[in-house]
Amino acid sequence: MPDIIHLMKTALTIAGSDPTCGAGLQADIRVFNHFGVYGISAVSALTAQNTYEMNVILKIDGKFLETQLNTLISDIRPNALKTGMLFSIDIVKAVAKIIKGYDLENLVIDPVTISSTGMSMMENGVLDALKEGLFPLAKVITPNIYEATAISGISIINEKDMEMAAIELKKLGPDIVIITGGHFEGLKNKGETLDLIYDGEKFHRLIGKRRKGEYHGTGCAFSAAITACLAKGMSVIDAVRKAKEFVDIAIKNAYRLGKGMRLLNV
Ligand code: PXL
Repeated sequence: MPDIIHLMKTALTIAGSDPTCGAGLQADIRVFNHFGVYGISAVSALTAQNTYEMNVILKIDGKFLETQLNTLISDIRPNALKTGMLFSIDIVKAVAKIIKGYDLENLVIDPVTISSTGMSMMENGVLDALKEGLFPLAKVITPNIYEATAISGISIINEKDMEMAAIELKKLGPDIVIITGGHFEGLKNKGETLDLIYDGEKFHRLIGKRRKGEYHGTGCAFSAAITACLAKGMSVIDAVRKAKEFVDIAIKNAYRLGKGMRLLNV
């Protein structure tokens, strides 16, 4: 057998553990796998949750995260990486140090602030640490409407607000801002969703189909799909289109395995 391992692209997720595997690092790995990219991971927090409640979040020490990442990346250098739940300032600092230290490229930040079941997923001050320490290193950031509001300070009621928020977020340093509109009320009566992409010059609007029901981990799946596509060498715009298509199908075919939200079929 020829050794083909070197042809395999790799993507790293730095994220929290979700035992349902619908969100967090387990979901990310499933998505990387779907795209034929080898997923590697470093855990940034542990959670006890199911499809309807987040029970407990257990912190991971920043130094230990740094050790996980140093040990891993000194051996396997990822072609792209994403961050999910970064619970504490120490965790954000450790991630920034590693990305700078190894000069890692293709960073996708999903600035996870609250869980789909409503629990805060970051301590006080983490949003500022993210803005200052990590956003300047990002290729793409993928906040939803609530996260974009929390970060930009602009409350998003209509499309113009979404554009203004994207402009503010772009000033924080990422190459590209994508505000995901799954929760956006603006197009609800049309049965559509809007994701807004801003590259500093132009806005791109991605219209999708709104599906009824509650789904767990859509943001994780979307940002993981973008990360996998970047690892494969795609442009951001192509990666985002592909990710959108992928999440839409995963939502359409979602499983109802527990008593709460549906889990994506990736
Ligand atoms: O969907 C955001 C998210 C990210 N990471 C973990 C989660 C969740 C949502 O519940 O549990 C670990």
